[in-house]
Amino acid sequence: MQITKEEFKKELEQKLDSQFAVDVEHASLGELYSALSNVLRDGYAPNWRETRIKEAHEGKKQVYYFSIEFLPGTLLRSNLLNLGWMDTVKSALKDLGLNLDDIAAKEPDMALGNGGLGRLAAAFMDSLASTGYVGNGNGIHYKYGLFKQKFVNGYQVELPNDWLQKHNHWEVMRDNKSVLVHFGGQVNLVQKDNWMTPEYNGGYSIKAVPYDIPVVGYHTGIVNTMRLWDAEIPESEEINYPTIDDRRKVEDLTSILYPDDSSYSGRLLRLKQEYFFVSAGLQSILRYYTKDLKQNDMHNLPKYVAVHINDTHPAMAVAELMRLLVDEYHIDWDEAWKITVQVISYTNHTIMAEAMEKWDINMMTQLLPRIMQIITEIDRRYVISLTGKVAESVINDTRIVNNGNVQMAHLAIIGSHSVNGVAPLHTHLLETEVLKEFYELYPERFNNKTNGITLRRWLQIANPKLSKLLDQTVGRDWRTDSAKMLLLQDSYKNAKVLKQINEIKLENKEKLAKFIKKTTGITVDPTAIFDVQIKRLHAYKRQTLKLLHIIKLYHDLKNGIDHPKRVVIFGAKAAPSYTYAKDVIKVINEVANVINNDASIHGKLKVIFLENYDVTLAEKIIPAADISEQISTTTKEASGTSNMKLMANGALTVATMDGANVDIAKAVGQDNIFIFGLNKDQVYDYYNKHDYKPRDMYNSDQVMKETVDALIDGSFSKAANEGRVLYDSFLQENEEFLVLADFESYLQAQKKIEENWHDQRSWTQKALVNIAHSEEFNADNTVARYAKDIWGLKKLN
Ligand code: 7GP
Repeated sequence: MQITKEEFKKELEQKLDSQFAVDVEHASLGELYSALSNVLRDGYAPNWRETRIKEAHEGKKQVYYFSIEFLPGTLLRSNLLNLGWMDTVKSALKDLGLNLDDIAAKEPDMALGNGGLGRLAAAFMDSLASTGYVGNGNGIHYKYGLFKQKFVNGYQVELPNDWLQKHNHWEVMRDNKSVLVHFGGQVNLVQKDNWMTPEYNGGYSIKAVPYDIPVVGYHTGIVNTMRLWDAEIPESEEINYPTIDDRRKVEDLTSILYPDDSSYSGRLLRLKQEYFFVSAGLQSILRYYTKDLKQNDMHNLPKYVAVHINDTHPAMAVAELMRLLVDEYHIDWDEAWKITVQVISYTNHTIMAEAMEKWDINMMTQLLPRIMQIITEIDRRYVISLTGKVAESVINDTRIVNNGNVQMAHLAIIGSHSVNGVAPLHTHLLETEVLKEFYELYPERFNNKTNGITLRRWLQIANPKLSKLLDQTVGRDWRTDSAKMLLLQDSYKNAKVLKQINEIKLENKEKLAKFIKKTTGITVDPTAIFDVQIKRLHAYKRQTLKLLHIIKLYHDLKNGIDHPKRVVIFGAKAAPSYTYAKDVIKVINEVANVINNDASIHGKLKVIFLENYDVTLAEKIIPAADISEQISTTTKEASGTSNMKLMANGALTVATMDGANVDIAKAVGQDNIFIFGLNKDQVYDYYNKHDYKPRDMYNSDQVMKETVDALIDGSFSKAANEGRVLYDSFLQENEEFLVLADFESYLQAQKKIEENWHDQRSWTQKALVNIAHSEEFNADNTVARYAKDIWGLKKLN
């Protein structure tokens, strides 16, 4: 539905009047946000309804993306953009003396995820709707999103992120679509009507209530649904929960998002959360299949339904689908297994060992007795199917139940027809190292699907000026057909275009500088190099290596060795229980304090650690970046996606040959990226030979020694203890992240960056090449590959 300016103004006035009894002139920004989002709802509601009718009518296969995390950020501007209302609304608001950005800033960031995995899930939702596929999200309606990060005396402090407090204007609660999820008790199998039927004794049910969030496609008229489940007490059981405290215990199930992206302690609540959204999701899928699509043959399920499990958190979908098929629909085990494997597919997002989920058998038996029985049976049959065919050690290494644990990755792989990694190097490592034995058993299941990003958000929303420049140089078509961005290369020698790219970057940097001033009180020079590292704080991502570079620059400046002006900008949350990561934050903050307040270096170096990195903050930082830091220990970063967002905005990448950096390097060519560090073979050599001796390096390299020593010699006295922790970690024999091994090579790369910075024309040309080639990482293309190779989807007519 399109809208004219005048129509929009009228609608907005009406909403303000009916919701708040105010007129435009007297409305607060919060009221304007609420009214504006309601006008938008009216705009897409018909499409949402029609999409559902069309889905049922055409009966095309649908994918359900099961993810314990979704990180959509804010939705006002992306809904405006995707609905095709952006320009009209911006200009109408201007007529009224209002600014869209001010109003949009009132929307809480929907941070129902930790990092890359959650953001990818949200990107896929947008891309499915924007390219014409029916794709549904299935997740948890957390009351509290990822914690709000504050710094107090340089330390990270975590505050609750009460994003729902002001109401989520987009969601619709659909009580009539609720389902019950059962926990606890005991299960006996009894013969009934010729069928082994489970009889449940005890335990309790929780009502799963869906909150549907619309996913508006970009100019497609399609509005898909992201369904997030909330926990309630079933009306029939209210009597068992007489006090508010009793109730809270149940409802706490969906209270908090686990603030950890690659390691966490096995907590019962987490296990409950996993089963809760998996069971609710599958039950609602089968209800739709039988009731709405009126299908009665479960054997046809794979023709209509694909269930994708985003990492192992939803891996219980394998057992739960078996339970539903066998227990509820009375399908023979073998048949049910075939159906399950055809329906389910799995993506792995990390090779970090501590992220490999396993659950204690006793815990699982107590909480989910029937699921544990089913998993045991899947495991038993798996072992039988391989006995005598492969070495016993292979069976032991790959079976689902071993050493008292359920191995979730094994369940996911054995129960899926497709297992994919998220960048070629990552997939290769899965095949040859991490999941080698599985790859030998099921080579046909393994495939790569390189990650992508929502270019629309990172260009059209976050960087409207650069988007306009693209319109002028390559034509507006790039907005729907990102391959057209490659045409920007025709302007490689066009002085006018290069000048415009520079001007836009400078404007974006000025804007960020203002934000930095406002939030930290620190003045930064917008003409300096803006050097950006934004991602979760993790040892393997090596914010520490950046820190060492900062210290080295500082020493140089103190010693009269000149460098171009630089502002280093960090954004990163540390998992609350990850003390090393929190120590890194403290040290960076104290190093920043010393440097930012040292008049003797004349403001040549500034270090800014912005609080509370989230999608909203990313939208401010990314358009203003000159340098994109992608400096993980090679082999450890599965893909990375901030690398893609930053290149799209014309930042030049300094990177190890890790994750998707490899693909970025290939796309832009060696001249347009700064590569350094150990390659994967060198890294594995160290790991296999156990002969990494950082202390020898330190003792034989004066610069390295001075730099590292600064952590313990009193230079940054307010972080003496934490500095010592970092110091010790770097020098530890066989230190896993090989920080010092890459130090020298990183300095060389940074030196090259400085040399290049002096030649602004060639710098901007490199930026131009990066912008052009970012089209390769459009999530629309990624999703198209999933749709074709894994899910077997067809677009809606
Ligand atoms: C991340 C990976 O670290 C990152 O390299 C990748 O780009 C992203 O997934 C999307 O594929 N992994 C996680 O966020 C994560 O939580 C633990 O992994 C399960």
